[in-house]
Amino acid sequence: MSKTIFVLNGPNLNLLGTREPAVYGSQSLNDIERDCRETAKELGFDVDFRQSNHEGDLVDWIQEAREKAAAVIINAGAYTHTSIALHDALRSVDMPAVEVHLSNIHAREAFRQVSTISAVVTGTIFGFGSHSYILAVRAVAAAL
Ligand code: CA2
Repeated sequence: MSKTIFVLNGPNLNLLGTREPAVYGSQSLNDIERDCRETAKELGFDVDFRQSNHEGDLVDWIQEAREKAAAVIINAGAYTHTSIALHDALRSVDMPAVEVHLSNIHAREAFRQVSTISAVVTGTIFGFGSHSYILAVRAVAAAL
């Protein structure tokens, strides 16, 4: 069985650490990648960590995960609130899949309180800043 956890990040998450620290924290995406890798290693897993600003890349990577990964963790960024393509892709994934968010999306604007993907993932973790990702790594490791 694959021991690789795909950690997929959507639009604008490459800008983490540069603006809006009150909402998203001060860690960069590289910092988050390092922390995910460390936690996964402790638990006997590898991490394949990716970011794209393009919805189709995320769809391709979810499809790739079906062949190559043990689990998927996804912060789909703003596509969380709009994407039926991500909903359909995640629906066909037969492995633990966790939706993560840095911020508490339910304490924010109405448009952020809707997720097109929550119904087709194993579970969702939000509101713990970069620690949401660590909790997600632990959650998929426990599920596996
Ligand atoms: O809280 C989250 O993790 C989000 O998925 C982050 C997305 C946002 O669209 C979702 O509603 C909630 C966006 C991240 C944008 O991050 C930036 C960070 C610094 C500067 C600009 C954007």
